[in-house]
Amino acid sequence: MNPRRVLDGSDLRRLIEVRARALGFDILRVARPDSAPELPDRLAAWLDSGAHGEMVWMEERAGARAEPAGLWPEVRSVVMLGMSYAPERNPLDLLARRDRGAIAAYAQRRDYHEVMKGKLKELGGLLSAKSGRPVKVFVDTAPVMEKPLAQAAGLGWQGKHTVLISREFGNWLLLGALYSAADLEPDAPEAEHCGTCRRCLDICPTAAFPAPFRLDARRCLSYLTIEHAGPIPVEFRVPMGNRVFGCDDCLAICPWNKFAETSREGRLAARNDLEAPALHDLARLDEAAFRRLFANTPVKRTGRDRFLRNVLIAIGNSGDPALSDEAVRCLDDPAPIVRGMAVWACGRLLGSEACAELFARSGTGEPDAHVRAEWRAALAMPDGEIPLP
Ligand code: B12
Ligand code: SF4
Ligand code: SF4
Repeated sequence: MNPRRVLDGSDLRRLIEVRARALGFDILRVARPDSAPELPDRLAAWLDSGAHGEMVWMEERAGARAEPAGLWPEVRSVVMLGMSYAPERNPLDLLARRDRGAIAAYAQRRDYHEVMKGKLKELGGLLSAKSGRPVKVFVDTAPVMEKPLAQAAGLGWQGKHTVLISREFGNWLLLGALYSAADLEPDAPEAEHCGTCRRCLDICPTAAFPAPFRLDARRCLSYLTIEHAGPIPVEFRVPMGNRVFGCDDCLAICPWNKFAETSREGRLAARNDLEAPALHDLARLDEAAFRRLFANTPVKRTGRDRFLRNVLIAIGNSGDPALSDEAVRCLDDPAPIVRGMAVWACGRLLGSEACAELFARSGTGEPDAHVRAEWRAALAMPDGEIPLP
């Protein structure tokens, strides 16, 4: 092929489809940038309801997020790509193993941003060279609404849990996008195929769906364990069970996963040591050990202290007195968020009498207001009874 020949339409489309497969993508579809006109209103309604919680970055550049042309006026085609990460075992099985931490399937492997970015850049480079038109590459890095655009491109549909489901890969697909200033042949949008099913809505441990197709992130364990910075509100701690990073319940229950195939992309293979890590080991991670264990995975983004917060809640939910030693050790952790959840875990595993002794040893000089409040709750004390240091 003459490298300087400019391609368009279906030729261009065929060329990038072949290269996308060779790069490890499982599926590619194309949408026109104006093919989801309902998005600005839907995004605005979601943001107005406050469902995004502390994710204020969702508010910033909302106009660019809601419409591809709002982000890049030159865009003529939106290329949506998916990479399968279907887990080999059902993630729901791990929830009964209370001495283990459950890490969401997407996070038990290399960070997909890192895996996809280079591949998308390569594909974008080819598309730009062969079309003679500029291309922009996004992997969850710019204000792009990937799920509805993927539906408009026919890659799948947004299920009642709001995640994109493909007929071939179930809901275990990670998404990436290319915006191109060239006219590529678009695909037909996919219709919704949930029918009367509502399994994902019913399984959610925190009732995070105010209605089908709508998620209140403030109640979602994925948000609470990953994005939320402070102490986890008390009402969600017991429902968290042993989930220490993300949540897969609504995805794992979806019947469309029977068609899912494991990833062809070797760099996205799940790590055995992150499949069911012992809470005992996770509770001992200091900063350096945390960074070593989770290097290149999505987990590293929460940082050690927030992750330990989640681990201590899982320990409190374990019902295993043998794990109380780990919680007791964390009462003296330098991070207040870790100390606070250690107090909660001790209260759950040891009861208020034992906590009174621990308080005398570790709690009396507590400088942090949140941790003092945790002590008051664990000791069943009325407000104000713990003196300020
Ligand atoms: C913010 C965010 C989150 C937030 C909020 C999730 C959410 N549902 O919005 C939190 C932290 C909770 C989260 C969790 C997860 N996330 Co996330 N997340 C994102 C992110 C960055 C933006 C999503 C977004 O735009 N939300 C805004 C809302 C308004 O959009 P929406 O969900 O599409 O909302 C639609 C409905 O509300 C609907 N709607 C509203 N009213 C009505 C009325 C009717 C009648 C109908 C039919 C529809 C409807 O229209 C809206 C627009 O389509 C995307 C990456 C990206 N840039 O797109 C990843 C992304 C969605 N996340 C992803 C993943 C993997 C997850 C988790 C599975 C991780 C985990 N295991 O813990 C969970 C899944 C939880 C769930 N059930 O959604 C993947 C999903 C891949 C896929 N196949 O869809 C994405 C696409 C990242 C990626 N590049 O692959 N995530
Ligand atoms: S990820 Fe978990 S907590 Fe969030 S909506 Fe799905 S089932 Fe509910
Ligand atoms: S579990 Fe049922 S309702 Fe939920 S997304 Fe899957 S098919 Fe749709």
